[in-house]
Amino acid sequence: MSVDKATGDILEVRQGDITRLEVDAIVNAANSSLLGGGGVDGAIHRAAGKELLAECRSIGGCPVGEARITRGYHLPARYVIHTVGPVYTGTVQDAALLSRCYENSLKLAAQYHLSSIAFPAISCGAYGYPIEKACGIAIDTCRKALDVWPDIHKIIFVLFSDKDHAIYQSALAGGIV
Ligand code: AR6
Repeated sequence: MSVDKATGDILEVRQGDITRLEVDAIVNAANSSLLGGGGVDGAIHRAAGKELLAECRSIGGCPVGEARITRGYHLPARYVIHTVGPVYTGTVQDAALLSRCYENSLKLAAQYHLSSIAFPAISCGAYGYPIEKACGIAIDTCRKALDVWPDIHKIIFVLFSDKDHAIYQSALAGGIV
């Protein structure tokens, strides 16, 4: 576990499976259909059960950079916030879209009066975003959002691999952000 000094113990980095976390909401790195897929999206749908897919179907999709909320069903998390990251293109739009995913997810969490939220590394798997770049955007956007949404007391970045976990830990410790 790594803790961010600038924001007390609000920002935290952990390694593991996001579907196991007992938080108010976990964030899903979805696609714009919201109908499931591979990676973390597949893991969340498997763990939440078929009721999640039924609720997602009723939403009718989500544009890149935006977020939608559903219940967590069989997950330990009460809610799932589904956001759609950009496919990495190497252009200037990437960073703005990725930042909007974090912003809009936290905005929804605040609107639902949620205080703890866990994020995976959005866009860093199938969508090809380099983790070193994405990590800086994630941490920076969340730090800024905490000023706007003071009721959010815990943001956990959950990384699947050793390598990604180490990158986030060093960034949070003041390394590259
Ligand atoms: N817990 C935490 N992190 C995980 C888990 C898990 N259980 N499983 C994977 N990761 P990806 P994307 C990490 O591909 O790049 C889906 O098919 C993984 O190691 O899940 O935003 C959607 O339906 C990586 O670092 O999401 C979309 O079509 C990170 O989660 C597309 O993939 C994100 O990888 C979205 O691609």
